[in-house]
Amino acid sequence: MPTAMITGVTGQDGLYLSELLLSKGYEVYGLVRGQNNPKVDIVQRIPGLKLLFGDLTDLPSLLRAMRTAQPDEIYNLGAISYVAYSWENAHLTSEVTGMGVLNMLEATRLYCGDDPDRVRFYQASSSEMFGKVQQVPQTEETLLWPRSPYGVAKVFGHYMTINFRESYGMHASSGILFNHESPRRGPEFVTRKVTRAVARIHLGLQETVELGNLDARRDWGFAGDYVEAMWLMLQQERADDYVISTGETHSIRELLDVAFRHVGIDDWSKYVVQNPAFMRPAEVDLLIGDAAKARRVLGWTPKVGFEELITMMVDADLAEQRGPAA
Ligand code: NDP
Ligand code: GDR
Repeated sequence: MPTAMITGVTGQDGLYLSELLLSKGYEVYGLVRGQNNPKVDIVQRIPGLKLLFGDLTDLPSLLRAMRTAQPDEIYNLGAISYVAYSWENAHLTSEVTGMGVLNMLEATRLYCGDDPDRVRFYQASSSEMFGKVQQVPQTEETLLWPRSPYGVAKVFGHYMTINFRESYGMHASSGILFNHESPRRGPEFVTRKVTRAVARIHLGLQETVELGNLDARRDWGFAGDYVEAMWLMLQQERADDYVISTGETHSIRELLDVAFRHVGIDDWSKYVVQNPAFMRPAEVDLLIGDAAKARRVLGWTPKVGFEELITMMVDADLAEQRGPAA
């Protein structure tokens, strides 16, 4: 039975990935951090998932966790992942989302000793690295031009992963994942902010929702599909980098169209207030990925489309807002 270790297990992707690996018969260790972290209660309820303490900024804790877990596969999903927040705490974001990757790679190298084949490593890279539009659609070869401290930190982690592969022969792969969402998405991200607000407006619990830039376009997929791609990358004989995306792009306005239409509202204009506080100092205007390489080499394709994803999220938020008695 293979063993996996996941950082960021309390996040959206960590939850889906741990369930996927447990369903495949893996022994799964998840790294948790902090004192009184309420998200740890959620992962504690996943049957079979074992938890270890570790923080990406604390290399000895990572090495200790690896020595306990003895993983064959390591998935580095931990990060400060909220782009808008990264301008407020650029230093901390660089420490966790950037230097944290180096800490993981160094700990993995120490754990592997003389045998770089002892473990396979996955780095959660991001389409946010593409930033300012250079090429449409974006591929593994597109020039990186990050537009946020988060994006810059991810570029550091991405190149460091490639560098460890090239320098030490590590089986280290980097997944350049485009936005992926689900009912488990954090409420600060725009899809979940909208689907939660739409559910609450429909139920009379809220009157409006305040948003920033409605014209940005994203390539949104379903997180459950995307964690499959992470696993597939580590099953390949050769480590490599892959774009994971749907190949479709939609604006925030189109997101609003689908979400509000699902509760019978065709004109959402009176429910949406634009608030400059949610505009970013520098924006990523257009993301659309070309996942041809992942299709060809990994045999990966996304299953859930945009409308299905957003309506699934609205339905989940309606159920959550109605509460257990409904
Ligand atoms: P989330 O924000 O939901 O989860 C982030 C995870 O990182 C949480 O488990 C959090 O733990 C953990 N974390 C934060 N700081 C530290 C730290 N100092 N040490 C250890 N763990 C820490 O992110 P997602 O699940 O959405 O994304 C997973 C990864 O994929 C992230 O690296 C993200 O940047 C990247 N990514 C995400 C995309 C998306 O669309 N979802 C697209 C492309 C890349 P805690 O509970 O303790 O806060
Ligand atoms: P993103 O996701 O920055 O792409 O990063 P987010 O959902 O935060 O923003 C997407 C787009 O929506 C616009 N927007 C708003 N965003 C938020 N959060 N809140 C608002 O009120 C709002 N109004 C408009 C934003 O300006 C932006 O253009 C996500 C994260 O998961 C990263 O960790 C990951 O790497 C990338 O996706 C790929």
